[in-house]
Amino acid sequence: MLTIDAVHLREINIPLAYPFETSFGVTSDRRILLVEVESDGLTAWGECVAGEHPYFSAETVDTAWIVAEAELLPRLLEKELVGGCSCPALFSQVRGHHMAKAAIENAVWDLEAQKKKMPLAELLGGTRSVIPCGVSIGIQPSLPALMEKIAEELEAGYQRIKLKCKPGWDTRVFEAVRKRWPDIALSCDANSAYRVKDFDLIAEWDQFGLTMIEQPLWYDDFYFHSMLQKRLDTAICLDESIRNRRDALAAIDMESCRIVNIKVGRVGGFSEAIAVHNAAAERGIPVWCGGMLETGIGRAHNIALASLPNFSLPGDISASARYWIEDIIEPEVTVSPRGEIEVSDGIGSGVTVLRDRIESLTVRQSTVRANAREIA
Ligand code: OSB
Ligand code: MG
Repeated sequence: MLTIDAVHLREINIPLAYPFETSFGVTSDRRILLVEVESDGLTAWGECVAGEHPYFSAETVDTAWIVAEAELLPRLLEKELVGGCSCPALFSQVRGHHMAKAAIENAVWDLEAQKKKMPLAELLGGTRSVIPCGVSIGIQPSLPALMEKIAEELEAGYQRIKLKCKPGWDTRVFEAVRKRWPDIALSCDANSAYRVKDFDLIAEWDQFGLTMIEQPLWYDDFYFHSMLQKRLDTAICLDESIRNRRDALAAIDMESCRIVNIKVGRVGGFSEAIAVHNAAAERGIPVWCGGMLETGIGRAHNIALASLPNFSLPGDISASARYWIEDIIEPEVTVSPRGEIEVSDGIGSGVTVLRDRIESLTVRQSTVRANAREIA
């Protein structure tokens, strides 16, 4: 059994090494909520992937902070836990707020792995010792700038290139990239930038042999994606639309997608991420691990998750140096010339959190202690 003594919430501010542009906006500086759980002399960290603005999902750093502090942490601190798997039931009265829940649940899984003196990947059910890696390349100021970025990432060994796209940064871009690199694994991610009037345009992309088209339509849609998928040879992959296992089953069974992106924050934590993974595996649908511009803490958790067997496609998990001048963990995440990241066989997530560096980036913090349980 685990008893949590205290949880520290912190917000750090950290600039990205390179600005990242999607169809919903540009991110240059990140505000990130970190969670640190303390139990019996051990500490474990979780990272909340909510953005600065409610543009990818309804959550933000500020909503996650409030919900964690006022709702989730009191529930967590009230009870003894079996482990990370205890969290969904504790949090179930709170609707939504998946990213806030995941940050806490994932820290508890990390703690459980430490307590059991085993690698987090193994505790989650991971079977891979290395994971295949791809990169997500933001919308660039110009086509030559994009071509240069792709050349660099291929040179570094990445196994798949994903291009962020939006109306006006799509067909012409795919055409130019395919002309120069006819055979690379290439995909695109629209983050919901297209509508039914664009179906003809999207159908033209079949000629580019993309591995998938990610979330072309509304962030909360299955039906119109299913209409679109019928018209395409290319697989649709859903990201934003998949909030849990039931969504994955609905999307797969109504043929809204043929591939599923799993982001542990989006589905509310490792328990649900594993459930989505298993549901897709049972139906023969491959999954891959998405990214949310994480620091090393979230990145290490993504790597552990992506070691599960049905993560058969390269994920958006790439080297720390693509995001940060200096990461907040050691060793930083690096990618081999074959485009793979090694899954740590150390205890817990296998990385050391750089507390001094985090301290220097911290702009606010708050501690919630287990008073209620001690009195009871
Ligand atoms: O849709 O996958 C997405 C970043 C922020 C918000 C949404 C997305 C992304 C990425 C980045 O594609 C992937 C990464 O972390 O490299
Ligand atoms: Mg996406």
